[in-house]
Amino acid sequence: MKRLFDFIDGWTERRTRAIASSTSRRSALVRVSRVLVAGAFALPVLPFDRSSQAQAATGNKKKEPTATDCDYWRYCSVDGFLCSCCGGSSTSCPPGTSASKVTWVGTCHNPADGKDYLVSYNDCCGRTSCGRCFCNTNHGERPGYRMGIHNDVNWCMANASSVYHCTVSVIVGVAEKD
Ligand code: ABN
Repeated sequence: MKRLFDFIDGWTERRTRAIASSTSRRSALVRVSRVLVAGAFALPVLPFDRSSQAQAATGNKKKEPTATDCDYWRYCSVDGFLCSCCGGSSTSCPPGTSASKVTWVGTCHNPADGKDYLVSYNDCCGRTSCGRCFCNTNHGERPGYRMGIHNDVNWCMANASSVYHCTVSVIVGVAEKD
């Protein structure tokens, strides 16, 4: 009788193990395939950078720089915060500030007409630093041992308030050809 019970025990154990192992393998396979199927649906809607495709579709046109971008042509030699980001514009100081009496003049190339222009970079004075749109393009600038060609200077020094706020870029002439 004992042998019969041992046999039944052994048989039950073997069947249980077989069912358990095949069931867990199957459920693992089901889980993996669920992930694969879900991934196939989810991946195309993830936020990939498609700007290069969009650019190709629009004939590879580059976005034109605007008055709040450092690479706007007339900012070629700025060292400061753009007044166009500070409540003023590229040529006018924000309310509560006044244009510096002394200034740094750079020469910038306008790609629209192919000419070079003299640009006066006046600082706007009388309020604390704007802190927005800092540009440091410095085309044609040289180190401080030659003040006339150095622009890392607070041009508010000659105003009633020498507190620097931002910088405007005013065209003051056309550069002569060599
Ligand atoms: N011309 C802008 C500026 C102001 C303060 C200090 C350095 C540069």
